[in-house]
Amino acid sequence: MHPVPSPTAPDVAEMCAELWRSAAGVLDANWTGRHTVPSRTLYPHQWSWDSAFTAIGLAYVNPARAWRDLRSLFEAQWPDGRVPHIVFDPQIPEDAYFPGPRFWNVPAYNGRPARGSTGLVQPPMHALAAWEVYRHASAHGADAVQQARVELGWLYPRLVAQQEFLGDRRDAGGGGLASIVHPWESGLDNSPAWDDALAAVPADLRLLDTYHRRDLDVSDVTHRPTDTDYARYLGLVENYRDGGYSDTALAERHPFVVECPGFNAVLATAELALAQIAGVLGRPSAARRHREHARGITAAISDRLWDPETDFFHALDVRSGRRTPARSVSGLLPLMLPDLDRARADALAEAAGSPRFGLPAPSYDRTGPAFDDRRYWRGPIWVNVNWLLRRGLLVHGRRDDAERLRQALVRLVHRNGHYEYFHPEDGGGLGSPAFGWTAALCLDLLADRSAPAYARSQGVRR
Ligand code: 2M8
Repeated sequence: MHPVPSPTAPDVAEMCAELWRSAAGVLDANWTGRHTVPSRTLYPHQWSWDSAFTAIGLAYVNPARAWRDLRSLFEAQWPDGRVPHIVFDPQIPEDAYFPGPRFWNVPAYNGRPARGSTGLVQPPMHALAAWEVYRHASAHGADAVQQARVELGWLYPRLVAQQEFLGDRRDAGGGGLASIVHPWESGLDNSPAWDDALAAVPADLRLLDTYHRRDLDVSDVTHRPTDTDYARYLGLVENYRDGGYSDTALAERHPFVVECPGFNAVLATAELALAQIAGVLGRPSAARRHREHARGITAAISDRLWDPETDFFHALDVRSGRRTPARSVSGLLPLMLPDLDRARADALAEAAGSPRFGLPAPSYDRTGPAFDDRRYWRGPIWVNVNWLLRRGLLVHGRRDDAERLRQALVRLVHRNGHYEYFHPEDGGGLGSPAFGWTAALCLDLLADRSAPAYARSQGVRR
């Protein structure tokens, strides 16, 4: 286990109380009055999957704000159902984040000015977040339960539209999975899982003469993506933007079209959360449909992304038809799916505990050729993917491993602070301090040891 020794019992209570206070403090400090930002310095707008993780933590300390965050994001949903990966705050200057609203130049939608958002998406974590906020509402009294039902009713059709956009328009490979059109859509932006597919994308370094990389002003250059990768990222945005953010004939028109196991595992998990939400809203046949969709996505992940030689899930490049050899932490995330067969679930749990990963899991195989212990998503430990992994361990009845992971994450953050990510050997904090989802998920890790309702019980895994 990484990375710190276990404290004695009285220290544990004190440690938990300290961590709780500091986590709630980070969420307060990152609240703008309209939404929560991931980081005051590096990410001054609203990010999509960050808002979902934030809501999961706010469920304990301020559910009204959790709902406000989710509403703020979904108020920016496009008419085609896509939920943008960044919603820009009009009160923040253009040059505070790059690429900013001017670069994205999105069409006007939902009555918003054209500067409203990006045209990319991120993993659809929001149905699960909404379910978690609802599930904890009763701890805050009858009014909170009443509000939670109203919010679920408002969100449900919007969450369904988000799933339909991803399941229909983004099924570029035709095999029942959603494709991502940019590494940023995975949330694991700079992962070695994208290296092969990205190599085919032209890197026009002149773009970086025209634009200023704001991220390098506020973070260590050795932690961030290289200029070559950044030029490719910008080129991909330009191509998608200049095609009107259209998803027609993606595999022919766009140079990066990839099926990511983590993204699709979240997509299927969202269907399971929607089934639970539909149940609360009194729509049993919709609930059944969501469960069927989840089963279908799980089967497609297994058929298309599993490599029997490596016993692992790998991203698939839809254009070349090749799976990447890289083992990213996203390949472990289908463990969240209760319909995953036992052999694959066992193989993933074994990989998670093996020298390639180890818990908390680094973002990429420790023994892999591209492993980098500092650079963004190429090795460091992130709390959000480990939170998802813990959920997967619980879903497959591996309660002891899940509990060890929970304790290790709590100690990691208590010792080092609410950083964006952590060194995979010594646990030192990297990236932005006072980072939103690290704080939010600590609240959940401290408060909730229950398994999802559909989890398999220990010892009776099929
Ligand atoms: C990182 O991504 C943004 C671009 O979206 C960036 O590098 O500027 C990723 O870690 C992503 O997963 C996260 O949502 C975002 C904000 O925390 O930062």
